[in-house]
Amino acid sequence: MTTQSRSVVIVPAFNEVATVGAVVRAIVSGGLPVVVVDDGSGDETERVAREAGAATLKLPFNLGVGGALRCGFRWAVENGYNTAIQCDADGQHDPAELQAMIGEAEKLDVHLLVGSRFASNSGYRSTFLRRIPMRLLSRIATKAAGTRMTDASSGFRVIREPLLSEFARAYPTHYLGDTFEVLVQAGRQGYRIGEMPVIMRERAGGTASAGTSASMRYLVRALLALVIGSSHQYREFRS
Ligand SMILES: Nc1nc2c(ncn2[C@@H]2O[C@H](COP(=O)(O)OP(=O)(O)OP(=O)(O)O)[C@@H](O)[C@H]2O)c(=O)[nH]1
Ligand SMILES: [Mg+2]
Repeated sequence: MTTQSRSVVIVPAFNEVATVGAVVRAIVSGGLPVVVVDDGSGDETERVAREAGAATLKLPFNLGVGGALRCGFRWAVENGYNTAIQCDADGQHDPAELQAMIGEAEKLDVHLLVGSRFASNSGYRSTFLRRIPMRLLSRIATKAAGTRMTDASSGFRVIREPLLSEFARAYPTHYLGDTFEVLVQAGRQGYRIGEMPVIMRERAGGTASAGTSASMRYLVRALLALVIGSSHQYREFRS
């Protein structure tokens, strides 16, 4: 099983010059190839990542996390990888966990493995306002996945074929689309999904992609999309 797995780490990065070098070095020293997708950064993210040992893709415009990820998924498929692991560039995801996550995805034989902050006492602290919606999302995700999902908005994930090719073809770019909605959609399409506990730290530098009010807006949007019907959501997933 493991002999056939060819894994690459995909790091979406937007103005992460302060942290991306250390993240790439840690991944490379762990023995995994890494591609950094510079999402139209105005800083030296791409150069720093390249000099640290990553393959790099530089997008001419900022597409958002989902757009950068899709670009990375496509690169992974075109370069013959059948397993991709997403890892943030801001230092929140610990590269030391990557090999264990790949191993767990293979052991559980799942197409999507989500690293969860809440599956055990991982030490991650989130604000009260962020915790409530996260629980709600987890419930919906659990139903769609057919197995307990405690952290549906986590971006620390392993994706294996044939889901990887599906993601390379179509992947949403809006907030929560690239985490929660793809999880629900993949579960409903019959892909096997699992999770394992991970450590997640506070960001090491830079700024977050969405503040609390934006998170709330997108949460309502995601829930409405689910309630109104999967047709709207499905079109979006495909486009
Ligand atoms: N903010 C932001 N991040 C992006 C974008 N495109 C790619 N990324 C990268 O996507 C990853 C996740 O973004 P974050 O802003 O850290 O999102 P998050 O981890 O959900 O939010 P925090 O927990 O507050 O850090 C990081 O590695 C970013 O560098 C973008 O357009 N905006
Ligand atoms: Mg982050």
